[in-house]
Amino acid sequence: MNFYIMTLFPEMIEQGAGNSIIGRALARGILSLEAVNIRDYTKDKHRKVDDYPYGGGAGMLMQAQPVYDCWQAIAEKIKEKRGKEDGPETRVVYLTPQGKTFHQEMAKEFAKEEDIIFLCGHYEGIDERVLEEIVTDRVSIGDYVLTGGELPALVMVDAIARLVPGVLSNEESAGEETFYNDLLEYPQYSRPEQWHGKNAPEILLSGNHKKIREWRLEQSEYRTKQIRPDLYEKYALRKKWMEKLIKKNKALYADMSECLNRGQGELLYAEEDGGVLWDRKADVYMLAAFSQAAAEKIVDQIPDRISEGQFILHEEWLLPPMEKRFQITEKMMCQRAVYNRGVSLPQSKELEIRQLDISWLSAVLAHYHLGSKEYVEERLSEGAVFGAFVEGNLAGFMGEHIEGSLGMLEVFEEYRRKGIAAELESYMINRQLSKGYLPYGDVIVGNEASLKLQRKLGLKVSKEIYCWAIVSNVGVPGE
Ligand code: 6GU
Repeated sequence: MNFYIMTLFPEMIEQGAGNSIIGRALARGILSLEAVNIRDYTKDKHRKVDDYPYGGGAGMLMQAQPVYDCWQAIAEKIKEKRGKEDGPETRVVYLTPQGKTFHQEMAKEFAKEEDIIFLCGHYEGIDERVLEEIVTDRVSIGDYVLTGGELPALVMVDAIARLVPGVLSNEESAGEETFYNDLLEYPQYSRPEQWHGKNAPEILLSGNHKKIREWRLEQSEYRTKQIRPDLYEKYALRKKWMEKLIKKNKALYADMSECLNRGQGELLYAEEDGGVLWDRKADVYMLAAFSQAAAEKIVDQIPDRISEGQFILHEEWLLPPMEKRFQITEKMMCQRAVYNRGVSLPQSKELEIRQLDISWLSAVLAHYHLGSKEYVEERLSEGAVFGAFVEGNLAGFMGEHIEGSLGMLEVFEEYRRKGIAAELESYMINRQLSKGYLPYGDVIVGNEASLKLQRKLGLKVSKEIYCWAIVSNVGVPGE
């Protein structure tokens, strides 16, 4: 990822980003960072870049011309680097207390960009006309006023860069985002055991990992409740609701509880009568109405601006109000399979199973027809698809869908009836277990072969039937 920072103080940026983890990633070429001096682009013979604001008022304003020319030079450079492929317009982030407050979700969004330009203001601001022309995002780092945008730009670079693959080592990696991420970290202790007469908590020296996990969670909950009641409230709501779902029907609602567990869900509504969960990663709405009387109200919780999308309707009575509100393009009736046992499944050593990269796109597309090319492409580049190889040849594959279910299982004709599907699924289940997930999948009603496989591997299949509904204004995805 490449950062370009437009500033009047390039040394400040260079010094701020040259060290530690970000410095290491820059040295290794995983990141690049260029601090570009706006002053180098002024056409003023005294190298002046500011002037008095029209209408009066305190301080000086950065003028449009040098800012614009500086941006143009960077944009030109990016275009040249990209060559013919004319990518999307590079985002230009203006650091200003008048922006949206920066947060982790925003960092994740920006981390997907290949290039990003930051514009650091100074003095009392920048002439609005140039901002209108070049800025795509206005961002603040909090409710306080700083003298310039350099420190905020460094804050953002740091938060974004650590999300870029390869910047953190395995050891430094934050690991999978979980349900518990709304909680503050628990306290930590290192040697010596006793310091200033204080002992490190005994439980941490016990070697009992289950007990240690429980203790840490307790500490996190306690701290969060004390220090960040706003976060705690969110956490407690999620936890309570998740427990309720699991108690009601662990299999049927596994998609919802896992979406929360894996930290990709936002509860838009969670009450006694049902709930609506938005999977922000997959952009899927998951609806549960615990009674027929609640169905209409639950559908009403889908935000008004939504005119298309994918929906999982967990009860049949959700269909009539959904059909009243949307023109449903496609319905897929499913049964839920969950692997409740928690223990890894045995694997044969003979079959080679490994992650498929994007070079397998056409091989996968030749056999998988339930998703679009873009979808399969995205799954492959996320590293979510695994292939089984027989004598070096791809014999079949299986993957994890964006919302987290296992699926995309295909074994090629000539390799069938050899137990390859069971091996692939065992592999995927074990992989999910090792991440602390509850493995589950959607079985399309009537798919007897899949049902047989699920039961053979010890998955529980729900008798309840739920509906995947697709509402599309342009047609069915994948067709
Ligand atoms: Cl982005 N700029 C300035 N000058 N002050 C700030 C800020 C940005 N974010 C918080 N305070």
